[in-house]
Amino acid sequence: MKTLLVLAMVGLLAALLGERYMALRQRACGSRELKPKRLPNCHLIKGIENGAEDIEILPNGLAFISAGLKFPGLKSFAPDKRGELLLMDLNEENPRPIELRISRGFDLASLNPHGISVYIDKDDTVYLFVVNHPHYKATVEIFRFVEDDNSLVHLKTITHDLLPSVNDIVALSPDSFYAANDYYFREQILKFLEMFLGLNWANVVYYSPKEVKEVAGGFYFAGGIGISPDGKHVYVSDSMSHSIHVFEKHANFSLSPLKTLQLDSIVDNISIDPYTEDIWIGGHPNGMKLIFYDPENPPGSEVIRIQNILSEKPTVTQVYVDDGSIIQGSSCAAVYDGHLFIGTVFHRLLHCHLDSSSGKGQSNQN
Ligand SMILES: *[C@@H]1O[C@H](CO)[C@@H](O)[C@H](O)[C@H]1NC(C)=O
Ligand SMILES: CC(=O)N[C@H]1CO[C@H](CO)[C@@H](O)[C@@H]1O
Repeated sequence: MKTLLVLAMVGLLAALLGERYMALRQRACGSRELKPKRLPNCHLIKGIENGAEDIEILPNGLAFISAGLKFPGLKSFAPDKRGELLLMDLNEENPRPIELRISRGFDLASLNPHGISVYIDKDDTVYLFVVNHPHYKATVEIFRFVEDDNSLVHLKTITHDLLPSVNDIVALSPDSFYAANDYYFREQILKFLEMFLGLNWANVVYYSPKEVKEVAGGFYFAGGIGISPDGKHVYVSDSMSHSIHVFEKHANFSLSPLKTLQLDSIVDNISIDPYTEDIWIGGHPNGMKLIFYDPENPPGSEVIRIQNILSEKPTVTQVYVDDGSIIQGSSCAAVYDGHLFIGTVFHRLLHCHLDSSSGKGQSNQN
C-alpha cells in the first residue's frame, strides 16, 4: 500500500514537472521559423565582440553601451574578460566605441553591466545609471559623466531588499529610478525554480533615498523598462509572456496599468525614440537557442517597432529579422537620426542606416 502511494506520488510529481517543462518551453520558445528580413545598409561595429546588451543615446548623439555581460546560463565569448562601459559618437561617419575611464575607488574588476539609463539634470550634468552584477549580485551604480575626458565619476552603489534581481532601469532624478526585477528571488537556485515553475512574481520597484516601493508586479520576467518622452507613461516588457505592459505614472510614482500588448517574440530591452515616441524593442525569436547555445544553429535576432501604443490599434512592425548568420541574440534596438543600432546579449553590435521606406512596409497589426 505504501509503495503504491509513493509510486502514485512520484507519478504525480513527474506529471507536474512535465507539464511545467512544456509550459516553460512554450514561454521560452517563440515557435516561429524565422524568415530573414534585412535592411540594405548595415554593418557590424568594429571593437564589439562580446555583447552590447544595452544602449542609451544622448540627445547630442553620444551613446553609452554596456558590454561584456556575463550571466549564469548565457553564452559569453570572453568569459574571463570584465565588462565594460563604452562611449560612441553617433555623429561620426563610422562610429567606433571607446572605453569610458572610471574613477578610482570603483571595483573595476567586478564590473558586469546590464541595463543602463541616463538622467540629464537642469544644468546638463549627465548621470549614467548602470545595473551591475558584481559576482552575480544585483546593484545599481550611479556615475557622473565627464565629457572632457570621457570618464565616469562613481557616485554611489545601491543595493536593497526590494532590488533582488534588477535587469533594467529608468533614471528619474540624480538619485531615484524605476527598476525592473526579472526575478523575485536573489539566489540562483531559487531563480531557476521560479522560472521552471512559471511563477509571475517579478516586479517593478520605485527607488529613492526616501522611499522604496513596489509599483507593479505579476510579471514572469521583467526584462526591460522604458519611459515615454513626456514622462507620463512607463513601458515594461515581460519577456516570458511575450508582452509589453503600459502604465500610467502618477506624481507619487505609483503606476496604474493601462493596457497590455501581446507580441510574438521574447521581447527584451525597450528604447523610445524621443522625437516620434515610437517604441523599439530587441527580441529573441527563440529563447531555447539563446539558452542552449550552438554555434552551428545560433539564436537569431529580431527588432520590433511599435507606433501609437496608446491608440486603439497600435502599429507593430517587424523591422529586422536575422537567423543568427549576421547577428545573434538581439537584446536592444535604439535609433538616432535615421540610424538603427541593434545590440546583443553576447554577440556584436549592428549599425543600420534607416531610409524613409525602411520599416514602413509590411506592418502587421497585432
Ligand atoms: C498615488 O496617486 C494615485 C493617483 O493620484 C492614487 O490613486 C494613489 O492612491 C496614490 N498612491 C499612494 C500610495 O499614495
Ligand atoms: C536593458 C535591459 O532591459 N536589459 C535586458 C536586455 O537584454 C538582456 C538579454 O536577455 C536581458 O537579460 C536584459 O534583461
